[in-house]
Amino acid sequence: MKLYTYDHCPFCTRARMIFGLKNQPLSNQFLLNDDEATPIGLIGKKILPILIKADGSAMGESLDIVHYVDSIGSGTPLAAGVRPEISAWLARIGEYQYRLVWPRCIQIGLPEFATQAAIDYFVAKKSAVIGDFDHNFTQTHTLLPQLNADLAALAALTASAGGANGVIGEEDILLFPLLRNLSMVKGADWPSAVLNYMQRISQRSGVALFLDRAI
Ligand SMILES: N[C@@H](CCC(=O)N[C@@H](CS)C(=O)NCC(=O)O)C(=O)O
Repeated sequence: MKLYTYDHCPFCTRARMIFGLKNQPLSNQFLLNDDEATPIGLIGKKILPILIKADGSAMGESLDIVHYVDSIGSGTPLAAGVRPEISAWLARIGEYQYRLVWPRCIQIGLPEFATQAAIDYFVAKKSAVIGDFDHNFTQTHTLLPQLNADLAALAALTASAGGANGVIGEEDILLFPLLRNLSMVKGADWPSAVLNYMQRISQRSGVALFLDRAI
């Protein structure tokens, strides 16, 4: 099967994870961020991830892709359910994480931003949501105390999760992609339990972290 993704896209990471977790062979293709024709041609809108199934049909929506691959693969199915504390944590992070991630993801050599036109397309679109990219980047210090407090609060929730007890579940499909993206942020203070969690899931899913390129 073939998957179209962007490397910075947390929804695309969900879809990539399930292939690794289920040991399903995958041809992953990163698209340039300003390539509108490919996704529109496949599902009628400019949004990734998109899976091309073995029968040639196209499927959008990350969680549909996750559940589809989970259902056809062998091995233990994903554990169902998300703890309310994790949902609350994801909602809290969701209020500000794009202001940290978007100004960085265009600077660290990701394949969807291989051309200036692709970067310009993204910046124009996302500035409408977070404001000026340079301003957000230079204001990182104003968000780090909040981020570091939130990461500290996550430590107790991840210590025994995400494969530590052998079980990987839907919760990890939601949580890991956001933590992976936050690994772009230099100055983030990673509690060891959270870092171990990220490394466990990264290894099991085959999706690398960005810690080595944090800016
Ligand atoms: N509900 C969709 C959301 C996917 C989504 O928002 N993808 C973003 C990238 S993170 C996208 O392709 N946006 C269009 C764009 O950036 O131009 C899913 O879960 O697959």
